[in-house]
Amino acid sequence: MSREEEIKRELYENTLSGRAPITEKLTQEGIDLGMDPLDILFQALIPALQEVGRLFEIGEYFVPEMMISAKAMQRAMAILQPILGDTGVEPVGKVLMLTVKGDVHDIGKNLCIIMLEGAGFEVIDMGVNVSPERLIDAVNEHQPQLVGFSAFLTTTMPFFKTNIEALEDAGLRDKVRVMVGGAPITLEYAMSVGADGFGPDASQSVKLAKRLMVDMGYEVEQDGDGASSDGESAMRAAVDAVEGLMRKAEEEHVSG
Ligand code: B12
Repeated sequence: MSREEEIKRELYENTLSGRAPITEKLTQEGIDLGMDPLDILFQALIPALQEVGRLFEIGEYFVPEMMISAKAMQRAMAILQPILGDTGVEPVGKVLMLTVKGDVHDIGKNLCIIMLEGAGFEVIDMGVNVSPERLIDAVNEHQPQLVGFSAFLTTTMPFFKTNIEALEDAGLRDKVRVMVGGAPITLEYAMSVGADGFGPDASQSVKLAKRLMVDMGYEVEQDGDGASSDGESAMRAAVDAVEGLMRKAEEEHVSG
């Protein structure tokens, strides 16, 4: 068996068992050997997540196993994404993404980032638990056209409004468009806090970001479903696989 075939097999097994550092190392080795990133995704990572889903359905895997497998896949995708997303053209626009203060849920945000980068946006990821003060510093520093806020708790959703007010107080509100999302968020809620748009999933976050750029007067190609290259379609498939698993996890999650 060639080293390339071994890498695919080991990637499959280590994604299945959720060993993130090993999947990261194997993915890098594969890229260094000149393997096609699409083969790594479609012949190792995505089949592994599909198997995770099957094991969950038959009761052999539980939410923690699904989470660590999804994380392992995300680590591999972090290596593949710049290669798949490298279209060699100027970024479509700059987006600053964060999870609001008090909230550590980042899987949904990270999926949006993967899709936004795949669609040609430059994304600054501020991570989780980001205070309004840090937001203002980052907007001043990076001068993005768009800011995206993610919240997954009913107790942290109000930080959308706090962040928007902080932008107003800093005189930055008319310099950026604000998009929001997260499991408990609805379009009505987004509008009530003064956001410019709401995205229910990662694909929609791309459409929304492009629409907001157009609203601001930028020329952005609006290509329907957002998939315009092999790389973009591959990332969409990978994001779909992670989203599928997470939806199963949602049904099982125990609060408190
Ligand atoms: C995984 C998970 C966790 C993980 C988070 C791991 C991580 N690194 O993210 C851990 C275990 C840490 C966790 C902790 C907690 N959790 Co939790 N968690 C979840 C769970 C099961 C899945 C969330 C997720 O990642 N979904 C996967 C993604 C893909 O979901 P998605 O919504 O489809 O994401 C898309 C959109 O939302 C959109 N989107 C997201 N962000 C953005 C941003 C923009 C700009 C746009 C346009 C779009 C967009 O695009 C995403 C991609 O397609 C949810 C269940 C649920 N219904 O969401 C509970 C859930 C969110 N958690 C909950 C709770 C209660 C907690 C804890 C308080 C539990 C506890 N007592 O400790 C803590 C809080 C920690 C904190 N301070 O944040 C509750 C919240 C209830 C509520 N009403 O507030 C939920 C709803 C579970 C439940 N039914 O009780 N959690």
